[in-house]
Amino acid sequence: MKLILAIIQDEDAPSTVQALVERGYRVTRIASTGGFLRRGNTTLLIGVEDSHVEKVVEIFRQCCQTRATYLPVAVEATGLLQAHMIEVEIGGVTLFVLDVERFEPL
Ligand code: 2BA
Repeated sequence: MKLILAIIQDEDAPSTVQALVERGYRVTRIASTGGFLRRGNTTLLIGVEDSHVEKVVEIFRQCCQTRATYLPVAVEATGLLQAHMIEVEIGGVTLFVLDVERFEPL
């Protein structure tokens, strides 16, 4: 068995959770915050048999989009601090697939 831990953008969470549940997967949704942008994102936990990992990964591919966002940064030029916006691309999904040693729904 594997535990899939997926960090996705909040905008993609409703459709992704719906697609997973419709296909019979159990999912836990956790509100999380990215360390770099310090903005809300969503972490999903899904426990699946090994043979289902690729099917779940395919659902994430279909439901999660890459998006650009803009981040204000202060840049010093000619002795003055100026505000600039830099573009940051946020990936569709950051996935971790972990081995599960023991699963006991007591
Ligand atoms: P954040 O940490 O808020 O990062 C948002 C996006 O900012 C990242 O998108 C990446 O494009 C950019 N970014 C992050 N750190 C950077 C840095 N040191 N320099 C330049 N750009 C940087 P993603 O890579 O798609 O990550 C989206 C979210 O997934 C992250 O939000 C974080 O919450 C999570 N994540 C990504 N990689 C992770 C990892 N190795 N471990 C734990 N969480 C991770």
